[in-house]
Amino acid sequence: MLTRQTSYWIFGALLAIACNDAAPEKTPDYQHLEGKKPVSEPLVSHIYTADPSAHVFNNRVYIYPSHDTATGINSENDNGDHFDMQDYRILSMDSIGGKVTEHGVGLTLADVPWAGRQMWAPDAAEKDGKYYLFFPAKDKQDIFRIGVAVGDKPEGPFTAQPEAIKGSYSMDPAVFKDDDGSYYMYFGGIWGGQLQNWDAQNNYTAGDQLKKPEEIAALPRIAKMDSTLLEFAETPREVQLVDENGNLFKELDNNKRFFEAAWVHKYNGKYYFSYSTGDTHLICYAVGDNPYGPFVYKGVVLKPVAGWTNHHSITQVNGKWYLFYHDVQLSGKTWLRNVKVTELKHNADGSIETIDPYYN
Ligand code: FUB
Repeated sequence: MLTRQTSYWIFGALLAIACNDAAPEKTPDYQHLEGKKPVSEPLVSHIYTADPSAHVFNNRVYIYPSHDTATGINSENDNGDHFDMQDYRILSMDSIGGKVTEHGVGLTLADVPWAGRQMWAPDAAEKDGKYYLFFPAKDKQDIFRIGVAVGDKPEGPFTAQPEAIKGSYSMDPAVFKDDDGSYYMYFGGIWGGQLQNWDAQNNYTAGDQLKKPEEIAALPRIAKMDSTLLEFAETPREVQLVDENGNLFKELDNNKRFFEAAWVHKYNGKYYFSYSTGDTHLICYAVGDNPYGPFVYKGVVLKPVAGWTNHHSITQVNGKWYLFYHDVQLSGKTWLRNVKVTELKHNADGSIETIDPYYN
């Protein structure tokens, strides 16, 4: 298996060749932008933000991002130690393109009794006038769990439950509300996200459990939420992500297999499961007929962005669909990202028009 660092450098080198770009002076993360212009600008520049999960609550757009900070861990490793976030800060705007408000600290690591470090990509949901922030963090044993914090306003402040969700593990929770009022959490991510340490029956095995190239790739997980939204209503199960012949992807299919950043949106009665391929830096999507899948791979939503990670959400605002995503335009550093938004189009046949985040 290529390490993150190695695959990054190969990827960067290929891009450099493709762009006919000689020895870069800037950090390699920034090469992707050389000679190109971004299709959108950072939504805020006074703080670093990433992994944007966007929702419309009370006719306002709320974005739940990770809050990237310079923590002294300034080199990348496959464990993701350079993503050492300490709190969440919610953003909002009355419309796409409108003024962005940053609401201050919504939840901090010190106020989560069970958490030890690394507040990674969150999501949020509303139910009966309460707002629920779902977030991953490593517990005191350094195992990723997923917690819930509750607030009276979309922007918080949020109060964390004393314990993580029972039976939760790994990271990148995305909570989808279906039309019948059911809520489902999708979660999981390999490498630093630890999904490879959990089997299909939700048993944990420590140590390096990464899949070999010929093995079936790790699958994302789903669990229906109970009526309180504080716990799972069922044992998590695997989400089948398959090719057009119904076959699961192998680990070597790393331009299509799941890595992290699950998200689900519903369009014309179909369930669209989108996700990051991690070490190949794509946001891909697959379509299914119900929340549990199977989801059949359809294509690429977003080409690679500047920076190692690619993480998004897809949300409808005032009748149009938008892709919220991030890159490293402001910092040039993979662990100091900035969130962005651009329009996303569904074609007449239901496919999604691939977005290139940069143009010449
Ligand atoms: O922000 C930390 C991690 O990086 C997220 O949880 C992943 O999805 C990746 O974006």
